[in-house]
Order: sequence, then C-alpha cells, then structure tokens
Amino acid sequence: MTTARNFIDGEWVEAGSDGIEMFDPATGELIGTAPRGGKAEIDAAVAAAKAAFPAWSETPAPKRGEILFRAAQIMESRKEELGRLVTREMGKVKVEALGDVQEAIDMAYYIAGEGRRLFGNTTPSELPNKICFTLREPIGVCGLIAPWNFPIAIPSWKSLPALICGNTVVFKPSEETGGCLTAYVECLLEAGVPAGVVNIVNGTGEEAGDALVKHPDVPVISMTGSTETGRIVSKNAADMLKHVHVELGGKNGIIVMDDADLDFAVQAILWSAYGTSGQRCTAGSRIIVHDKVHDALLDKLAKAAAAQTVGHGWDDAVEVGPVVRPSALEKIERYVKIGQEEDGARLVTGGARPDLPSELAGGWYFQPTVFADVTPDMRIAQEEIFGPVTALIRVNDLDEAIRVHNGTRYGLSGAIITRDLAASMKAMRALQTGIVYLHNGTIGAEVHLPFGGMKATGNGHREAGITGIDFYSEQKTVYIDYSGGLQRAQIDT
Ligand code: UN1
Repeated sequence: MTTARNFIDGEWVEAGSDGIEMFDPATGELIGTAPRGGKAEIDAAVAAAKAAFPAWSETPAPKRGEILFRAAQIMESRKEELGRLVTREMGKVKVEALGDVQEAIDMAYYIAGEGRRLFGNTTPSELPNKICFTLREPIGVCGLIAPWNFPIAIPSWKSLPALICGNTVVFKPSEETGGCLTAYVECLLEAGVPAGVVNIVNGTGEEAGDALVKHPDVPVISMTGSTETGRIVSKNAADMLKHVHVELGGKNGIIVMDDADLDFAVQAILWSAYGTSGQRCTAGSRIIVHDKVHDALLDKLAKAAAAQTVGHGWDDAVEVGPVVRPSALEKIERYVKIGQEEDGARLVTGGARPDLPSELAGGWYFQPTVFADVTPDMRIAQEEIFGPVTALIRVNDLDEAIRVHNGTRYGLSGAIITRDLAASMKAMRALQTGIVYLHNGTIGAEVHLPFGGMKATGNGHREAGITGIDFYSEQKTVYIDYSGGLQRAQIDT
C-alpha cells in the first residue's frame, strides 16, 4: 500500500529514520512513517517548482487541461484503492472515503474544461477607437498546506485550479495523510504532469509548513486548518505581501422551524453532525430549534443518534468511524466535560467511548453525542469541537433563530429546514455564512461552486469553483488605443 513520500524535482524520497509515525485510527496500529521534511527539503522543492514554471506556464492551457482530464480518468480507475487509503489514514467511513476521491475526480473533470475557458472580461472603452479587456496570468510557485479531513478532495481543490492557470506547486500535507497525497500526485504524474511542476514535502507545520510560508520564491499560499494557524500563516506571509488564502474553522448551525418535517430534519442532522465523525469544517454542530418542535425533535434525534453504528470505517454497516488521533479524542472528551460541568448543559445521549470488539480496542472512537438545554453563549455552542457532538439550542421565532445562528465568530455553512418559503428566503439572506443550505443540513458542497466562509472562517477568498481560478491567477487589464493620437481617459470627453 502507498506510504507517505516526498516528491522533489521528479524524485521520490522515503522517510528516514527520523520519520513521523502514522497510525490507523481504526485500530491504533502503526502503518508507516512520513518523511520529516524541513527547510532544506522546502528549498529544494521550491527551486524545482520555480525551474519548472516557465515551461508549464507557457504550455497552452487547453493542453494543461487535457493532462488534468487524464488525471480524472486515472483517479476514477484507482477510486477504490484511493478510498481505502483515505479510510486507513484518517478513518472516515467507506462511502465518504469514496466520496472524498469522487470530489477530486469531479474537480479534475471540471477544471480540465477551464483550460478552454479561463475567461477574462471584454468591455467598451469610454473613448472611441480603443478596446479594453482582461487577461489571466499565472503567478508562480504556490505553497499548498493541506488538512487530513479531506485528504484527496482538498488537495485537488487547491492544486488543480493552480495548475490549470499555469502555476507550479509545493504541497505540505498533514502528518496523518501523506500516503493519500502521494497517491494523488502519482495520478497527476501518470496523467503527464511534468516533474518539478508538482512537489511534496512532508513534515510538521512548525518545520516544513513554516519554511514554505516564509520562502521568498513562493508568492501564493493556500492553507486549510485552524483559525489559530491561519492567523500565524497570514502574519508570516504578510511581510512579503503574498497572496494568501486561509480556510479555517466553523461552528455551523441548522435552524429547524416549527413546520419542519422532523423525520427529514433528523436525517439531515445525523449526516451533518456525525458524517466524518463530525470532523468537517462544515459539520452541523449547533441545532437551533423552534420551541414548538424542540422536544419532539430531541426525542427522535437522541434515539437515532444512539442507534448509529460506530466502528471500522471500511465496514459497510458502519455509519460513524473513528476520529483521527488520540489528542482529537481527548479534546472531544474535554468538551463533553465542559458541556456538563462548566456550561451546565444536559447530555442526552453519547458522551463516551463506545464498547467495541477487541480488534478495534486500540482505535479512537467516540459515541454520537447530543447535548440539550444549550444556550447560545456556552463554550460547546461557540468553540469548534471537531467530533461527533451536536448541541440543541431552543428558540422562539425565526428572528431569534437567525440571531443565535449568527452569534459565533465563525461563518462557514448555515442551514434552515422549514416549509415556509418566506422564512427560507429571509434566512438565505440573513445567515452570515459563505454557504447556505435551504431544506438540508450544513454539508454537501459541490466542486464547481465557491467554497469558504465569512468572519473568522477565512480571509474573504473562496476556493474551488471559478473563484479558485481567480485566486490562482493575476488579472491583467489591457488597453489598446488605435486612434492614432493621444486620447486621455477622464479628460477628453
Ligand atoms: C471540509 O470540511 O473541510 O461540503 C470540506 C462538504 C464537503 C467538503 C467539506 N464537500 O462537507
């Protein structure tokens, strides 16, 4: 099975004796080591990416698109193998692991077509005999710092728009999922992406990540991770006025109104709160419920949550897999305690490690958990737990629901479940999130639409979709005056 390797200037490099240990979250078993790259490896990878930039950026974009189209086909043919790797390295359940790979396949097919678009704008000039339009130019070497929770999909969101625009890239994957990234890059190479255009340096954020962010030959940084890390990355990149995209935390809310179909709402909540064991930036971690249906919804949700099957992600019957690492499990346990003791909320179901068969005893599992009697300012309603824990908050009307929904520092994904069109429309405009779902939970983003959040979730950029193209290209405005004389804008009217 693929293990984490560095890929620098066309050469694969295995981990040395100082490699970072990697574990299977389902069993706790050691599964390999990732190279511990640092400044030297980053310097070599950036030099390779810089050297590869002229030829790749001059390759016609439609040709770059054809290569990325082949990468989509190769990933499709390796989908099952890549999915297994996702489950093995970060634990998510089979359908979601295959979905993670599918998201990268979708992105590759979508972005391949962009090779024949990469549109700019053409507009009239205010002067006669003059035309104006915009062109896109590649920027250079892009430093891509990728998380473990979508270990194939998110690297594709970052790298494929960068590559179609003619940039070259250096990846710093998370310590847990370097094997997934290795396999993803293998697909790009097999499709024909030239050596040097894509590079991987495994390592810690403090060593490899920091060296990448501070490297003077890396004008673009895209990072997905915590709000705290996002701040550090932004500050360190600011001195060199780099283009920076950060995609950070969330505390996403689902509003359930008094006319909602409660059985449907429960399905949407289970999927949003416990999918990927709650380890999505988009996870539904707050359920904001109208008083009239609160008790009925809580009853149905608690029963359904308790009935979720927890276990090994590759087992077809399992709905909730393990969490990524022991420290994640400890953090979840800490928050359950905070919820009960500090906040005074009511633990309705879950709240502990489940009893599992002995072969899974070494894994990092947590029961799907529901808190009730949560008030908007409690820590469990404000802070990102990144585990299978959701909090019910009772409200009396739509205005209060919207106020509570917007009352966190984050703003990634928001949702409302109601049959009332006017309430849906009002929420659609009022929810302060980059993504809004009407009649659904908070997860399910598609690759050709902008992904990202408001407030402390990000810095205003959006990835994927056409917005990915905007981030990874410089806009050049071109004026052509063929009047034969000097025409002065704003002056010659
Ligand atoms: C993330 O949680 O970081 O909409 C990404 C979704 C997925 C992507 C989530 N398509 O939940």
